[in-house]
Amino acid sequence: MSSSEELKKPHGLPNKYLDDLDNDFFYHFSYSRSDCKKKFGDVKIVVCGGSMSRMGVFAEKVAREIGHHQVTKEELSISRTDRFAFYKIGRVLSVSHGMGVPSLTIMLHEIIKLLRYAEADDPVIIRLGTSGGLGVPAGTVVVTNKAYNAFCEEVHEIVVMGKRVRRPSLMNQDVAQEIKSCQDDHSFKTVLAGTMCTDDFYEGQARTDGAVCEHTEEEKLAYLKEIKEKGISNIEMECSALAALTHHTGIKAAVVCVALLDRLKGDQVSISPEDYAEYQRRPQALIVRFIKHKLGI
Ligand code: R2B
Ligand code: URA
Repeated sequence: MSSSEELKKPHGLPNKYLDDLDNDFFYHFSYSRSDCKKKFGDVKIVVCGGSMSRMGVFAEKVAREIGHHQVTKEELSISRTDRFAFYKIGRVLSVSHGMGVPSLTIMLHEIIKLLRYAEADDPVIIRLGTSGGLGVPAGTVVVTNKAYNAFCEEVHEIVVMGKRVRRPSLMNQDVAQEIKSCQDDHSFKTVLAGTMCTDDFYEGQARTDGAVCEHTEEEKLAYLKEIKEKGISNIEMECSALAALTHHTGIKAAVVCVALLDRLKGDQVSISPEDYAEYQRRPQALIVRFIKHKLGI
C-alpha cells in the first residue's frame, strides 16, 4: 500500500476533519501519522504516569520483566520532546502525562490518534499514579471502578467555544477487575473503588495547607467523610478526563493509583524516601503482572 493510501485509511475516530489532513503531526510528541502504522501497529498496552523520569524507569522495568532485547531508557526512547517522555518496549508504550487534566488530555488526544492510525488491536490505556487516600492506609493501591469529577458526578466537563460539554466518565469494569486480580504480592492491599478527580492539589482537594485556605479543618473533614461515604477512596487529578476521552473513543482504560497518605489523617505528604519508593513500586508491580498476562508471558 502506498503511503498516501495509508494516510486515507479509516481511523474510526469521532472527528471527520482528520480525513482532510494530508498528514497529521502530533506536535507534543514530534510524530506524524505517516510514521504510525509500521511503528505502533503491534501496540497492546499504553501505560502513562505523571513524571517523565518515573516512566523511563518503568520502561526499563517492563523491558527486564518481559525479556525485551533493549533494556536502557536510551534504547527504548521513541522521542523525548520537552513535554512528554515516550518509550516503546515491544508491544508496550510507557508515556508521561504531566500533572492535571490539561496536560493529560493533550497527551491522550495524540496517543489515541496514534493508536487508531496505527490500527492497534484493542489496546488498553492505563494510568499509573499517586493519590491521596480516603479512609485507606498509606500504601494502599486503588484500582478505580468509578471516576468522579469534583462535583461527585461520573461526568467530565470541558468548555468548547464558550459552552459546557459534558461527557460520561465511565471506567471499563472488566479491565479494572482483571488488573485487580493480577495481584500476587500480598504485602500490600489493593481495592476497587471510586476515585475523585480535581483540578487542584490544595484547595481543590480541600487541603488546609495551601497558600490560601477559606474553609476550616472541621469543614474539610466533614467534606472528606461525606465523599468517602459516597464510595470515593482516593483523590487525584486526571482520572475523569482519562475515563471520558477513552470512553468517547471506544478505547479501554484503567486507573491504578497508590495512596501516599490518608487524607482523613492529614494533608502533608511527608513520607520517607524509602516509603515513597516502596509505594511507587506497588501499582507498577500490579501493572507489570497485567502486562505479562495480556502478552501471554
Ligand atoms: C497525583 O499526584 C499529582 C499531584 O501531586 C497529580 O498528577 C496526581 O493526579
Ligand atoms: N496526588 C494527589 O493528587 N493528591 C494527593 O493527596 C497525593 C497525591
